[in-house]
Amino acid sequence: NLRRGRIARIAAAAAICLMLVYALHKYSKESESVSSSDVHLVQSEIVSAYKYHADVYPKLLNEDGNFEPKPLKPVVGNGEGGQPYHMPEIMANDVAESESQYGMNIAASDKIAMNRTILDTRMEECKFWHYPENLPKTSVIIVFHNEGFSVLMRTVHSVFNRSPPQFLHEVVLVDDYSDKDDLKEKLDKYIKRWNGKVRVIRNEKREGLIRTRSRGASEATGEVIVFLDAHCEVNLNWLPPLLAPIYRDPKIMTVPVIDGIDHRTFEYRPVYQAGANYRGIFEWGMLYKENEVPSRESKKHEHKSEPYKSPTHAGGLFAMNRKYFLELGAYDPGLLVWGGENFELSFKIWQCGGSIEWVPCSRVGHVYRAFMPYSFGDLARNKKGSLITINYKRVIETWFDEEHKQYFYTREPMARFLDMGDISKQVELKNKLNCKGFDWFMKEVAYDVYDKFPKLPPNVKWGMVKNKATSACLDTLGRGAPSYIATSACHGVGGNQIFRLNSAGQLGVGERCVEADADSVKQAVCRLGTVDGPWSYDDAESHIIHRLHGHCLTMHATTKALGLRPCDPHNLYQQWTITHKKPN
Ligand code: LR7
Ligand code: MN
Repeated sequence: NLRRGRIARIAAAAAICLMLVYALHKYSKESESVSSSDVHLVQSEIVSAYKYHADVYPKLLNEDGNFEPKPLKPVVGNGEGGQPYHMPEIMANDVAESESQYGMNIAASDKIAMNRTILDTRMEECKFWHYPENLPKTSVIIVFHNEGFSVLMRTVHSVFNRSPPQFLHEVVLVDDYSDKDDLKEKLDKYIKRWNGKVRVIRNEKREGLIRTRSRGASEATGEVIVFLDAHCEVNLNWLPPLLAPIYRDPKIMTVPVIDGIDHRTFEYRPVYQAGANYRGIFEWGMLYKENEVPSRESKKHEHKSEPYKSPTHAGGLFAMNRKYFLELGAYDPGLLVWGGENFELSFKIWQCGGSIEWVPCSRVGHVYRAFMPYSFGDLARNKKGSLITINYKRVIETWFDEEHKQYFYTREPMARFLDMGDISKQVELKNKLNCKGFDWFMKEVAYDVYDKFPKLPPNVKWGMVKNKATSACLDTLGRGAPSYIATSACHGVGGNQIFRLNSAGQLGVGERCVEADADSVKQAVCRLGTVDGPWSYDDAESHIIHRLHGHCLTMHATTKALGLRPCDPHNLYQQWTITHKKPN
């Protein structure tokens, strides 16, 4: 739910944001860096280039794990133990100000110790794993744009407090052109306490998180890179379990299980209870989803605490061999600011011979914000439509096959009109690395997507649903589901007024389904695993008919409320057109 809400809000924010086209960016920094054009990799080169340790596996022994920290004495104080901290009422103004500026309660964070203790959310079993002693050294890369100082610094403190020092090569902070004063000299001064192990590099202009991460990777010097968002707290012994699979096979990306940190109280709590294993998938509009690990995967593992394969990941938090990341071309430099980069990297890894593992024993807390506090700024100027959808289009046009592309365009029909820029470099890379097709990926890796989001029947109609009597259009008004559907002036921009009727009778809006009875018309979560529905369109009468009693979608003449009524060929309030126009 957190994630669904997040995506909906981001999509809404993106709809009003525009962007700027960018020159393709190259990794020309150090001799070690590679640009996507000089990449050529075959399995045997990878193996020798990165040392392959197939013989060394972690072991689950009946004694404390070799990197398991000694239990800490309970500490008393605000937010200690991951408990919620409630600000005194007298601070209400500061709280409101923080929430509106940062999307989180920085005033509360300021009152919580940088080194606070949190809740151990791991499975009990995790405390008994023994990992190889010579795991690779790690650069932790944290990109940030106008984050709250105390939250950013607590992220760094948690890394130092909970990582074995011998594996922590450095922490690289990459400032994506923040303009807040406390992120300048105050920050430079603060990080001196870590004696050069933490450094900050700054973008000359706003690049967005995707390019900023690629920059961090090319400037880092550790063997492995770990990305974290700037509002995280890593949990006990989080690092060795992330490094062990990469040590065994450098073409594995590892992903910690993400816990939640409340944006108001900084309460640390699991999103998933220990032992409940989920993995990353997607629906056809490319909204990120999580699904219980299917038995085809879970039966391969003896223990629930073992890493398991996942088709994709949420985006922010993962570990990877640095050279491997760069040889895959880092992120597609044509992706803008935010969104879709998680899929791009995931498809690239899987289809080009690597894999992704989620690691139940590695837990990292992340602050889920109420809304996105920053704008996409200049990066979004002059772009018609949604920047995030443009990113998705680049990714699916590069990595999907023809069949699966159709499902994306069925679910997100406006995307056909969006200008995604040049993807020839990406396609070239895919050919050069001899990557497998998307049908292989769906069959062998992401097979559980179909259980939740079956292949989509084509749309028979899509666009604005306009009432003939009033000339108003159906509109979700950007509300979350479930909620009543309203009507408003037709705007032609798309977004909340784009509805789709498919050949199996499902009337959808975004990822939601339209449901109705006599007195209400709502958008609701579609029944997972289904793509059919009760609706049909009668071209002769311009009626939208519900199977229930064969009644018609009707707008009440006086109250303007929507509902189902017996069909009447003379009632203009029951006549609808469903059309779209091409954006200019
Ligand atoms: O222009 C920007 N420049 C930046 O440097 C915008 C953001 N950033 C920084 C920002 O300060 C933060 O540290 O980039 C990082 C991620 O941005 P968020 O925190 O606004 O992103 P998010 O947590 O809302 O969204 C998720 O999806 C993103 C885009 O696809 C990124 O991949 C985020 O890292 C990702 N977050 C997670 O995966 C954490 C779990 C949440 C979920 C699901
Ligand atoms: Mn985040």
